[in-house]
Amino acid sequence: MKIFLLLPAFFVSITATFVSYEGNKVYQLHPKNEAHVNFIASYSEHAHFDFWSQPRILGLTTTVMVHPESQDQFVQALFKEQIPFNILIENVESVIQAERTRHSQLSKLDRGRISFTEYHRLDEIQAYLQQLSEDYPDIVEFTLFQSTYDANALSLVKIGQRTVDRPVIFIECGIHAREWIAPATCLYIIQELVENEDNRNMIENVDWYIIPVVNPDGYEYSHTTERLWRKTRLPNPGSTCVGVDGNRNFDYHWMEEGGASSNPCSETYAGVAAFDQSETIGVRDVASEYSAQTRLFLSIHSYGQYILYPWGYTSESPDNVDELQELAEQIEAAIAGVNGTRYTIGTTYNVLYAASGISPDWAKGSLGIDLSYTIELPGGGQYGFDLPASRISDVVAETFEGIKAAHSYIENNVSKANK
Ligand SMILES: *[C@@H]1O[C@H](CO)[C@@H](O)[C@H](O)[C@H]1NC(C)=O
Ligand SMILES: CC(=O)N[C@H]1CO[C@H](CO)[C@@H](O)[C@@H]1O
Ligand SMILES: [Zn+2]
Repeated sequence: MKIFLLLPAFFVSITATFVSYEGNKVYQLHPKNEAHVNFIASYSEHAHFDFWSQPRILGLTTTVMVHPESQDQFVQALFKEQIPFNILIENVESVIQAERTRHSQLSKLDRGRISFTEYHRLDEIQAYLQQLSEDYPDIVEFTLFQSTYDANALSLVKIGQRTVDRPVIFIECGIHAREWIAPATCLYIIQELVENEDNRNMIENVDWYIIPVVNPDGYEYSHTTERLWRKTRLPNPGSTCVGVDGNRNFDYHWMEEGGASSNPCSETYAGVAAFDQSETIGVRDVASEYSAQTRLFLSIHSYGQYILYPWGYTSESPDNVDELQELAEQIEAAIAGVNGTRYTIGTTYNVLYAASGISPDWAKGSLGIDLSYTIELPGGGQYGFDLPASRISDVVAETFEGIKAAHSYIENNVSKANK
């Protein structure tokens, strides 16, 4: 058809360069004992294995995408080790293509608007935030404050009265590019705080500082080229592998053994030095500037339904473990109250795995923000890495109930903020 010849060249080349996941299968594993967990963990750094959810607690399932060349060997090993499993996704590429097709058929929203029935591109997100700050100048401030390798920028949204003496809730979403539900959740929180009059009480006594897309380069790249991209997009000197795991790049027990990788090709590559990526520098600068006021630090990820608190680098519990646990339980109960979605609560190290240089460890350990958490949102189940777009609105809405519970807790402890 002639019309296709009229498409601009960049459109053709972008669509033609999607990385394919043809033949990749996703397995759900049900380890029954410590030996099973350790056996599964032995694949962690293998290039053909991409772990989507890897709890160490028995009774929870592990989800891993496996390259076609390693599937036979892997399945044989699972039988030999007697680790029960099932196939969650027969062919990852079909799932991704189905979502891509559905997305391409959607009608475009007006500029400056967003919805929760699709995942938005960076320019749509930033146009919405810009519009919001123009529509609600008294309560919203929007800035682009940190440029990145691919010439994108980090957005900072400040909501509330934005004065120096108020407690702050700090939220960062999307440091891992492929976890699209994370930026969607930050956007929903922003929309509810600003556009929903019923939530005015939530900004009366507390300010909200939110970075909705911490890894804009990776986020765009996961839309245009490689759906399951996780890291930043800065080339690594001396390596053909690109990018750093932003959530191993924070300067608190950075690059400690077992909790991050020094291999530039690993998905958990920590970088050459702590804070050597624009993205983590951005989070560091904002979080540090307001650390004295910040009562709660949230890092939003997917997936697995976990509410995790420090530490990631050690199995030891933090000094205020009781309070961390109590607030996590309040958040969990509020989310579960909507539609029964249950989260597992505990320290990152004890629920998942050793992870060093992660942002909540740094927020607590270096900045002294005592209530610091990772929230791993629900995942795609049989649909793929992230939720299908049709499930976004349910998940962001139930998660917001957890955010309300967190807000109540912080507000009721407001006297503690008088520093
Ligand atoms: C509630 O959970 C059920 C079962 O998991 C699901 O099918 C339904 O879509 C959910 N509804 C909402 C509003 O989240
Ligand atoms: C009302 C409320 O949530 N208060 C909490 C304030 O913080 C202390 C710990 O320092 C909690 O024990 C309270 O429950
Ligand atoms: Zn993540």
